[in-house]
Amino acid sequence: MSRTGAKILGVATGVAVAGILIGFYIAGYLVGNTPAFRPTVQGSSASPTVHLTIETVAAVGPTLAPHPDWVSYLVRNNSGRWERSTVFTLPAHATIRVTIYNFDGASGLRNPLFGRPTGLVGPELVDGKPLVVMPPDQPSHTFAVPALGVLVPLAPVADNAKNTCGYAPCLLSMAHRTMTFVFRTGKKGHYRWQCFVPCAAGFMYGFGGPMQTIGYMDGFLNVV
Ligand SMILES: [Cu+2]
Repeated sequence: MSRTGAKILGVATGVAVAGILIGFYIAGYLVGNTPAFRPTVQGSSASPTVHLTIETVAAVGPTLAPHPDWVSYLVRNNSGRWERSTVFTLPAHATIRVTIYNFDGASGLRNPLFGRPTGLVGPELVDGKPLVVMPPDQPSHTFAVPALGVLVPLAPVADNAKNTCGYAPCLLSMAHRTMTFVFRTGKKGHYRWQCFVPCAAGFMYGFGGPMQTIGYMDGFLNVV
């Protein structure tokens, strides 16, 4: 083979390998790289209801994830254990009753608009009290599904709280805040959900690492 031929082959191989790697990256982003969690569905097929119980933690810990110090969402699986999955398979046109236990402190919002819960059936309750708007320096995280118009700010654990949770899984006997809310899934689709608080400590502007990795501060709703 001529030297020019060898060079072309080398470049073509490099481009092919880069293309394959980019393909895996995009597939991981679109599909998600944590196993999908399918909660138990209650009620009739005409009006299904799902209870989703979630916790947010300042550090996911060494037993649950490859990045133990990353901030994360976890979901309580059907056998009651905390699982690191942020991809939830939910029925279409269903009522989703969500409880989020937040064990993390305040981070604060770039956009104060995200302090106002939207897109819900009824109010967001914080520790049992209806929330109108959360001050912008308060939220630890948000649970937001932009395509469904859903946005829920999560109230923080106080800086001086006792018995705070170091890393997940966190127990309900430790300091936490409780958010409850209801939303509707609408029609079938693949909906992104994410946090909008720049909560990724140690990353540029707080938006790297766990904020841009499915399985930590981002996920999908597979509405089927
Ligand atoms: Cu967050």
